[in-house]
Amino acid sequence: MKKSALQIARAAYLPKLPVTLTGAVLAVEGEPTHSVADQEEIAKLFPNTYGLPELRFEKNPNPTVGKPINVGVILSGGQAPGGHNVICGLFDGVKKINKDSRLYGFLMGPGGLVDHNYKELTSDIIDEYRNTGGFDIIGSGRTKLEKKEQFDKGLEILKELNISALVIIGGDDSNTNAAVLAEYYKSINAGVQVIGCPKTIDGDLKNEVVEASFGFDTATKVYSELIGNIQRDCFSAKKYWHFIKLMGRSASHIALECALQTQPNVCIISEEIEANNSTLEDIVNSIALTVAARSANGKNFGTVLIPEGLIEFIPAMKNLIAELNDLLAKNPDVAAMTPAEQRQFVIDHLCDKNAKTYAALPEGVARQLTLDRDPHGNVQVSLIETEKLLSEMVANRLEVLRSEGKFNGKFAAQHHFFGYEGRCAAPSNFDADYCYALGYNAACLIASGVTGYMSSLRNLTKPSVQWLAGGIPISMMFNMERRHGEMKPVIQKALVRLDGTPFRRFAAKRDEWAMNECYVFPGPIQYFGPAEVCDQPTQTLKYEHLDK
Ligand code: FBP
Repeated sequence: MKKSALQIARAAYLPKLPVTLTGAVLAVEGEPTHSVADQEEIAKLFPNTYGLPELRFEKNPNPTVGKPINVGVILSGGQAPGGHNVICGLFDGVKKINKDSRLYGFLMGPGGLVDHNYKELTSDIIDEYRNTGGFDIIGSGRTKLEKKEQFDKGLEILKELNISALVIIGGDDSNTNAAVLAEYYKSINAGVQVIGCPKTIDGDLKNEVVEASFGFDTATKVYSELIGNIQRDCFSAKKYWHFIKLMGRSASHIALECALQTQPNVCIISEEIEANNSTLEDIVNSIALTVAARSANGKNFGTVLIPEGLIEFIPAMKNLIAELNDLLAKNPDVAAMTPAEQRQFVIDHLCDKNAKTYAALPEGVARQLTLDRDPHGNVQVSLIETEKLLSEMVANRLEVLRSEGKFNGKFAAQHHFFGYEGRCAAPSNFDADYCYALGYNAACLIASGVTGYMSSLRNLTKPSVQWLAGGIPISMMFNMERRHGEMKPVIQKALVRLDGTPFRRFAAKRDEWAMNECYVFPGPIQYFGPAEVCDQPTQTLKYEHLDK
């Protein structure tokens, strides 16, 4: 494959490991842990891996040479910048334990383990992928590893390849499943350790003990560059309102981080909408009032950031979607009706409140809600073009304001959705270092003989050489939640905290940003140059550290 000049130069970048990981390490045990909630139930479900101590790595003054080990690795879920570096760090780490150790990658996600699709990752393959974006070294997938049959099938190939440790690189669900797999293999004495690594651009796998998931840093920097460029265009032409939807299936961390980096005129935070019990009309009205107020100052332009998961956080929409899911599951023939018949059928059969919400939606969106279902029969919320929905409703609202003499300007909208643009970008220096260290640290956890742990690095606002390395028992992040009608132990998803410093900083500034052009133009990620340009962590991480 032809390489760009940047790729060639970037391949030579040497990620900076925390000092403790640069030589042989010693695992120091902390106090026994307990889960964040539902301790008794979770202890019962994880008799072999519950209550383990946190581990901290220190330099080992008496190093010994380890035996060769065979390790497997899986990439799970959506792409996130730096995944390749986790694998490179893991490779270098297992080779450091013993040069005859081997690393096998299971192909296209957890399904590769179950279906026995794998390839050995040798040094010539690994060297091609250092500091690159993407997950293409072995591919990724969304198969969920959760059934005993899958675990047993996976064990067949692990035994065949003499693999004694498996590293699962994934988000909250994949790490939950990693802990369940660790417990199962321990309970049957399978002789396979399972270690997790925190991945997701969404930034919602974090808690008291995990400071950040990898990929969030790079992805938000890419989106912020694009938003900055749009803001400059918008400020130059002064004729458009730009409605920009940002990925992040559920939590609004990406939108909030991009707002902190670029200072747009409006940014919606789903968690606040839910907390205030706001309706779609409330959101539309508030944007329309900002548009009208700016227009009164002669500014018929601006930017609005919208988190991808917004719809499901609006209480009225949540209720509507739940009733629609049931209604359409019970009436499959609705699919064959004409659009007009469908609309009438739905309005006639929903409860009054939901029928009113449905009837108020622009026709295209109402139709999307009726038609696009996933294999489980649920609305595919991520397909709803919220940016168009909002701008269309804002335009309608502005006409009402015009008729009341409260708006006398122009309103023309442009729409954007940024998501895939950022997921496979070449990792920033932060993500390149963080990911490499996560992988290398996972190898140290394997050498320490533990299972059911997540690779952990803390102190992330400091230069990477000062990061603290260790391991966190995954079961300590668990609570019980209802999933598909059953109570299950899962890692709590981290939503934006309205009492946290990142949100409070944003909330304190947004009125000023709404009326003025406080736009910041972050520009493209820089890989070479001064540390204040190249090595800055996210605003979210910096502000969260102020809360500690
Ligand atoms: P993960 O949680 O697996 O990291 O994926 C997150 C994400 O990028 C979301 O932001 C987005 O909604 C979703 O994946 C898109 O999924 P897909 O790649 O299957 O279209």
